[in-house]
Amino acid sequence: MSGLAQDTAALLGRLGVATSAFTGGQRSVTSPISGEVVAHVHDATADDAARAIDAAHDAFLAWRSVPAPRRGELVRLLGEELRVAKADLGMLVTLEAGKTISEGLGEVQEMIDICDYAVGLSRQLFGLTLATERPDHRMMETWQPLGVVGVISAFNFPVAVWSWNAALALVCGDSVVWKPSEKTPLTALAVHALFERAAARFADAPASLCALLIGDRIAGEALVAAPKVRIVSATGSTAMGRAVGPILAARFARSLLELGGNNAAIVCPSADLDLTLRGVAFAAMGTAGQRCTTLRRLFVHDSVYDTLVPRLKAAYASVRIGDPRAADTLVGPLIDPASLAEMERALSDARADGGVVTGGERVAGPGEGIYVRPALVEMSHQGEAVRRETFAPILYVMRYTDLADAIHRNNDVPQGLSSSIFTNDVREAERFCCATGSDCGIANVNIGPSGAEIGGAFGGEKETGGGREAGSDSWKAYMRRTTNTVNYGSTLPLAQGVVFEI
Ligand code: UN1
Repeated sequence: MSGLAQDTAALLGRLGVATSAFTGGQRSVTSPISGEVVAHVHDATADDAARAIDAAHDAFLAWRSVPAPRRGELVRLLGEELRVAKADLGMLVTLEAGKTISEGLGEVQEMIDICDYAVGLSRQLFGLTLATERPDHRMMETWQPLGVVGVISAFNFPVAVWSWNAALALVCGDSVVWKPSEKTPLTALAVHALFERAAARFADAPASLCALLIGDRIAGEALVAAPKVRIVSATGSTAMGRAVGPILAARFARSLLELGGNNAAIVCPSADLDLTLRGVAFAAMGTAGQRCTTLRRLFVHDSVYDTLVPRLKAAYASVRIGDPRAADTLVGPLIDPASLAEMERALSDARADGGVVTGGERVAGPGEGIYVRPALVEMSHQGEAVRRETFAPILYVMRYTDLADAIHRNNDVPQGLSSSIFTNDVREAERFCCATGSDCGIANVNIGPSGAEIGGAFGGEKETGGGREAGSDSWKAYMRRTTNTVNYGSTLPLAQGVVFEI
């Protein structure tokens, strides 16, 4: 067993995962740090998926009757388990997804944050009282548990995405079946074990309240097709969303889609360039460019271009790339060889379209890990390569002179997740955030487009899929709204003055 495999096994053991769950299976799990195989997991079959969904549905039938604040108590216990396990789970995220230590820990912190949020929410699942046109009547809406929630998550946030969905779904009275990325089953096994620990400390948690389906498409397809699954929250590529969305629509199930992003930032003449430099560097190079919210397009005003862009290039040239376990590493590996191929294709297309590329070359790292210097590509215009999302650290930089034109170009891509503006001019900031400004689900001022907190609703428009998870009123997606009209009088007035005397 390699050192990395030993470390992985030790972490999984401490996190409560049985050895049989990550040894002897047919699916090998590779760490992007070195390309080494670190475990072998067992794939769920279509039958396993069907059984898990049936069991989760039975769990839902019991769980929906547990009072919501009591359901919140289970999520509070989950948050406690996550606090205790934060260092180990964060390190497992680093080993399996290649995130830096700080980002691995940050991801677990995001899970803890959403648990805290959901606990508070468990006492606030309130509806409205509405004006009724009829005397001696009351009209109100109540929010009821929905059913089994399917979660399909991606490799880049291998554990946080589950928690944004599951913490809310659980307080809403739903059960959860999770199909993690086939690239990151180990962190999912660990989270599942932590959930089971929390559930064991909670008297009325039904069995199979949270199920886990390790595997490839078969498990995902079963989840999407099963009539008992009332909503599927899917994070991944637009291509995946195009496959999943129509199947859910055909059976009138809900979908919550978090798909591609092609996020831009605009740097205005009045921008604080020191702050901008840091904001752009983190958003574009952080997580090795593998966040949905990664900054991919930068529009710099002509008057500051020649000041900012050389500084940015210097940051790109000096950023510390390498083993994500090293304390000073800022950019870890790409997830796999396919990701490198996509990056190389995008850079070659950009060059063919007149782009001038700085960086983008491979950098030495442990074993067969794929390490690249983030690429900064100066473009005169927004061509096809710029308009598509490449899930790698490539930042396309373009000049602008007129803010309206920059906002137009911000919006002139198929995706609509996140965006930001760097300016000290309140009019420009408000222009960016107003109805004719950025068309994205997230529009920030003086911070980059990535690194959102859980308190806000997270998601985007157009090819990003339109879903919203985490904060604000995202919880409503996991509940069924009932409108109740209650007559406390002794006559039966009909709405709209309709007469029907028998
Ligand atoms: C994703 O990349 O799938 O805003 C989600 C952020 C994180 C979430 C990213 N909180 O960058």
